[in-house]
Amino acid sequence: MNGTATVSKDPSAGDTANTSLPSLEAWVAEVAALTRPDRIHWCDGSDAENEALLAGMLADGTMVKLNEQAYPNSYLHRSDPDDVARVEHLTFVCTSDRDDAGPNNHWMAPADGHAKVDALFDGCMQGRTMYVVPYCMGPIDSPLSRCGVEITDSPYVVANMRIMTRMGAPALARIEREGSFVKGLHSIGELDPERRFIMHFPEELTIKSYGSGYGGNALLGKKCHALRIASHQARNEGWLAEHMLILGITSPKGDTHYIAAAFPSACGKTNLAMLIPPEGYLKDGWKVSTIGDDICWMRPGADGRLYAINPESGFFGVAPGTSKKSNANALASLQRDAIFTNVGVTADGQPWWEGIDNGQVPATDWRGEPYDPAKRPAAHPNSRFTVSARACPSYSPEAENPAGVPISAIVFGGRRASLVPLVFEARDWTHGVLVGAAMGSETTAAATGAVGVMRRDPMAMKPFCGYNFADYFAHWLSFDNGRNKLPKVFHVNWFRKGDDGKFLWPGFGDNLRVLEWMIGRAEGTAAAVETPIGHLPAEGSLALDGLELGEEARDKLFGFDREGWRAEFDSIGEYLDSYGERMPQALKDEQQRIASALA
Ligand code: TSX
Ligand code: MN
Repeated sequence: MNGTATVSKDPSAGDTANTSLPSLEAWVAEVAALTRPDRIHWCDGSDAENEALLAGMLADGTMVKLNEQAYPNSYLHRSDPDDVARVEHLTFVCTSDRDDAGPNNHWMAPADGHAKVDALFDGCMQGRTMYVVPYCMGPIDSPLSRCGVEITDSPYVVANMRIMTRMGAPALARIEREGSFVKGLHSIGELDPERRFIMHFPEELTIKSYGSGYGGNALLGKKCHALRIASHQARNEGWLAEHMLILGITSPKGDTHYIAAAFPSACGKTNLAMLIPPEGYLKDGWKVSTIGDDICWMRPGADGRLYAINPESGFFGVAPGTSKKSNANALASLQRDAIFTNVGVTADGQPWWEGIDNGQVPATDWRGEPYDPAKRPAAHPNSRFTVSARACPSYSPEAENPAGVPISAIVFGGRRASLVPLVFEARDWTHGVLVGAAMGSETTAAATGAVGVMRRDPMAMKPFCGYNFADYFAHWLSFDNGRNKLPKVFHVNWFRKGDDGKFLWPGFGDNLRVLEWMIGRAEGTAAAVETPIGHLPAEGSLALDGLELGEEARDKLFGFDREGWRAEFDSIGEYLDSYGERMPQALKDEQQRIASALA
């Protein structure tokens, strides 16, 4: 990297200083002494730096240039075939007290965790360049934002961090001003699944990740920092770090409501964040804007409402299934300046994946071999695009507002073929926390075990909460303090099926009908009927004009099955009990109240 606008230092000369912050300088020196890189490169985030990195990756095959005419300035990366997803069984939360990590995390004592990975980091960067990547999660001038520094030996990680975070000189300036930052150490190591660990030390605001170059294992700003470490920080500081999209809805009246929504994987979170209204709604003047598609940090403002920022600045989205039909905004976002990981390629060098539905055909699969549908899909099911949020046609300028956006509704959702109606509203905040704690999806892919089995994934945080879920629910409950003006809480299910096994709700753009009802509830204009599980839309209160829903669809989407819910609440009770004594009594009482009402 010598000769670029940025500075490289020769660690053998003991010359690692490139910051006015002694704690950062000392940590970089300490890491260099452990990992022994040939070169240290402090990233400034400049175009020149990015171009030099890309040139290097093209030269060594880390990146492949895609068709410049069809996809200007876009690149394909093929990961190691054994390194294609986050690895939950190798992800640890290292707290001094085991119970602080909770049954929802794998735990190791901090000293053991450090010893385990430091042995792997010992000398691992010999012959390589160590990149020091200062980044800011959230708008650079927002009091809600938090900074970190990732040290990595992967230029692919640097290129992705540049899109996914505010990376470089402005972030370093803020870190030097504030004096504190999350420390993230990453090496791809040997990419050996047997020598792979994603370690979190929340009490030290430290992450150590070894042996993977993929996604959330390696782009440490995302799941490791913005969710696991930040959730711990948020609990101490009185805010929430959540696995939620944020979208804005502007009604024909002209006012905008913001909604934050949590879904388990494979529910179409990115599609919802970039929703395109149905024709009739567009004509009437409705508008949907995107603030974020994955992570939401929120805290009460002076007026007691929750204000949210998207800590990220890009989308690391699942490619398969992304089409003009399912998500035209995402497809438009990735027409240029994109990084693709593990997708297929057409004969003329265009990215391709299952469900892209653009009339083209793949020539090469994600492993770089000739495409053979009998062998494997062209794109890996977890293949990704990385693009700047600013490239999205629905991206809202409010995403850059340092004050954040006020949240009118929090939505929890899941994939439930039976029982759960299209939408219901929690009676109050405590009930809403229970709805979030009990949410989950029925499994879809046969590869993950039995299909149709209910897996609880509280607030979609099961793999991402950096502390004990029982304490997390208590933290959520604490926001109802008599001063805050909290948003309404809803549960949705786009995936209810009829007796014929077909989806009953059209989903996608038509989900705006459900969001419109939520806004009506927040404004006090939409009617509802009370049931033990919460408020259901009153007949005629949720707009269904232009849809052809049969009697079975209406019954199942808007009805309430007392028998079925009685069994569900028994199961929810058992789930809460599995967290033992630490589970807040208020949540157990809420479950009991509803179970009694169902009896
Ligand atoms: O993303 C989805 N959303 C949210 C969109 C804003 N998907 C895709 C899920 C996989 C990631 C959906 N799939 C949604 C949905 O609302 N609903 C469904 C189920 C469904 C699938 C196909 C149809 C309808 C519903 N097709 C027709 O009705 C023609
Ligand atoms: Mn996610």
